[in-house]
Amino acid sequence: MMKLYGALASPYVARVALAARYKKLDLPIEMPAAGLKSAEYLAKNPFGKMPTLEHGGRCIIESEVICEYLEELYPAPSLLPGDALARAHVRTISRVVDLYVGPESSAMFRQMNPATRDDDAVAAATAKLSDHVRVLDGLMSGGSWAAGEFSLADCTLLPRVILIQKTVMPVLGVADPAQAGPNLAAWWGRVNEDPMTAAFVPEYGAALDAFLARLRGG
Ligand SMILES: N[C@@H](CCC(=O)N[C@@H](CS)C(=O)NCC(=O)O)C(=O)O
Repeated sequence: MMKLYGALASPYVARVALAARYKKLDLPIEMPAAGLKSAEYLAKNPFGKMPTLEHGGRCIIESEVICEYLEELYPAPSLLPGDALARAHVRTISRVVDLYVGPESSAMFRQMNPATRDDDAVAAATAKLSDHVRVLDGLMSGGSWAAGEFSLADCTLLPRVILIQKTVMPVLGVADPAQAGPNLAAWWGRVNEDPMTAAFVPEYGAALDAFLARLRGG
């Protein structure tokens, strides 16, 4: 029996949820009962972050590692191509999202509150985010999914794009990442045509809306 600790509103949890859905795995998602920083959960994930995958009494942390673990355990349908170079391409897109696009969008997320906003920090993060998204577009395959067939790269990219669209884009006026270049635009078209990803977009959006409403409610 596998269980994923976290909440779907987290792009890291959503990435694993999407990978599991593609593989038609039954993967229940639940918040740790005593909270992310409880001793009980810290024993599972010493960073107190989500997600954590619990499987057979063992815990695996870090969304990318969890996705790769699921891929190894359940290789069909595959989220990684057979060719080593193509696999490197998928992992490159995922890492660019995790290490460049994600941190800048998180930096901007911390500037959402007008009462504590630092306009210089917003300007710097906006410029960096737009540079990183342009680089990402150039790295994408142009075959409408991020790196060839639907892959772990799409699982990483999709929640991040929706998160930007629903948070810092309307509040801080950053450009829509899904329209930042021809490859991203083609990808976004594919996302909204494919039945699984098209269904995921409003589902993840609703999870984010609920999270944002809770934040506003204090
Ligand atoms: N590198 C981690 C990032 C996980 C992460 O930052 N999760 C956030 C939610 S989006 C979290 O749990 N934050 C709670 C906290 O830091 O207290 C991964 O890929 O799993």
